[in-house]
Amino acid sequence: MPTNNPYVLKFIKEATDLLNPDNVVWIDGSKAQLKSLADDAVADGELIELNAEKLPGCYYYRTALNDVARVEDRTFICTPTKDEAGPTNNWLAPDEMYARLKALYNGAMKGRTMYIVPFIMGVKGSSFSKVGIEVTDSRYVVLNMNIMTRIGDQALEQLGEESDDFTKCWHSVAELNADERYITHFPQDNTIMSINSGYGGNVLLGKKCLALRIASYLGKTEGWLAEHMLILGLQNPKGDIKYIAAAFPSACGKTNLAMLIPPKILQDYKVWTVGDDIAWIRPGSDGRLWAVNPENGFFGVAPFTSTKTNPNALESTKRDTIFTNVLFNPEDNTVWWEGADGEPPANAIDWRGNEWHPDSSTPGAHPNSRFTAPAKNCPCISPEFENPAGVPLSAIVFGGRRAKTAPLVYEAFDWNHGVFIGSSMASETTAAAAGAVGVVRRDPFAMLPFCGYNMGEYFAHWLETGKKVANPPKIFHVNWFKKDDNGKFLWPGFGDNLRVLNWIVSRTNNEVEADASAIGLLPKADDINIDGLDITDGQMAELLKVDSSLWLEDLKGIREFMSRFGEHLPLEIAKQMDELESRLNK
Ligand code: GTP
Ligand code: SPV
Ligand code: MN
Repeated sequence: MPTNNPYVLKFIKEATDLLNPDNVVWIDGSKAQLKSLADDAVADGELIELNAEKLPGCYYYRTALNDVARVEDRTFICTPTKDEAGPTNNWLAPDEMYARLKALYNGAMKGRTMYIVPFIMGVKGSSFSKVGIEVTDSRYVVLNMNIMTRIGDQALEQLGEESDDFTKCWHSVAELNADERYITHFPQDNTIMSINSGYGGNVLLGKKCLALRIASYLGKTEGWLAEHMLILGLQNPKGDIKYIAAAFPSACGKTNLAMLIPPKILQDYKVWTVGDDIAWIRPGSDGRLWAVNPENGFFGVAPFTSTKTNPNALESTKRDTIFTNVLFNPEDNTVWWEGADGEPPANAIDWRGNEWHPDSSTPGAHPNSRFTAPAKNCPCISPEFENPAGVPLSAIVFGGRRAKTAPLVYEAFDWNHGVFIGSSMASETTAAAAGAVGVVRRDPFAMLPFCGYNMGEYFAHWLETGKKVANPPKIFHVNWFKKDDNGKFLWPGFGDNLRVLNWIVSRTNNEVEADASAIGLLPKADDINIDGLDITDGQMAELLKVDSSLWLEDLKGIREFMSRFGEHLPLEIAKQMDELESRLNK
């Protein structure tokens, strides 16, 4: 037993009694232990070890066919009352859900080994950090948690022998039965229970389950924010660095923006990656907001990651990486995906495990196939990545996939207007969650699937946070995905997004003026540098256009969405809707 902490031992006894595993293994986090675990998984055919020269320390994994993305309809927030979970979460009374889950967990690990994975979200010793302990019967989970978090004895040391301040994380792949799959959260009990999945966000419980759903609840009670945001440092040619956090829904460009490489014409700028998916944000004593990335790796979308789109992400995957549901090339034990560098392999095995050839009619890699790569592999990882105090934010950016309504970029009039912009975000759905792709839905703060309490109260918490800081970051909204009438993207995106980030930073420095519009402050035509881009003035005008009739239509959707919160909707949000409407009608 590596700890005498009575709360930990009680949790482990409870888990062992219910799950009834044949063996129990504490994960200490040592290289030797993890290597032997990976070797066992390879011997059992659970993992494939990849080419030791081209991809040293890398493994290939395929999930069950029915288990390839987060399952929002099977995800629950089990607060004492339904009202506390709010209208955007699935809810069941805690007693009822515990009873249901305990029946499913009963004996689920018979004949298997239970691994105990203590982990820290954040760096050891930081006041931002939180400890979790995950029990799991999946070696894939253990190996991924080792990349995504800081696991083993260091987490037990951080917790100490007397504290009960840790999240109890239950996971079993059980029978991988999709009909009995549950991703459940009990915020008041600091407990997560996941069963019948072996995929990413459903089972790496430090990530969306702890670092967003449980942490957002903790943030509300403790006075901080847990957000679905990347964090980057933008360095100008003089060497000054400004930090920006940005919330985009799943598969809408966070990893890409966080690792941006400047276009040739702006080569004297540099982007440093602090995080690509999650930010924990606290008011600092200096009146600014400070942010850390609680993760230790990237669980990134593989398709269309290439030397052209995101060389830094690609470089991060060259060693010690686990690839999930991509295409496997048995000829040289490497992997490939749609949009990767080079030609597709002639004779390969697709994510389903079937033979695949370049003329096959189905994709070789699942659209939500992913890599799990250590943050320290990233060539542009920020020197502040492990700073326990985090980085000070100059700007917060919201964004999503909107073919029409939203312009390339605009700025909020003030903090409260910015909170309204975040609360009324919308985006087309992607393959990151099971269900239809390309349907526009409201996704406030990119947190719709990740908020662990009533989202109306969450909006209120954001409004309150603004009052607590004397120098809050400025708030912006971007849209890289605006399309012309032929359905083509108007904006080149990727590295060229730096041109928009530069405008954002120049606004936070009060270096340029902006034009007031009904929806917010727009850039003046010449203040976004488009030198070297194949964009006409007409296209730029289209990118920055605000079409009042489209916005009035959108506002109807916003009102309908907000009405679901009833008395939990802050008055300020209602006021913002009225003000937007009257500005649009002017
Ligand atoms: P999650 O890990 O699911 O939270 O996703 P993410 O927000 O990190 O998205 P990611 O950066 O992995 O990008 C998802 C998809 O969007 C990829 O297919 C990218 O190629 C595409 N993408 C990213 N940035 C841009 C952009 O600026 N323009 C266009 N057109 N596509 C982009
Ligand atoms: C997302 O869907 O936003 C992800 C991947 O980052 S997962 O970990 O599966 O949630
Ligand atoms: Mn994400």
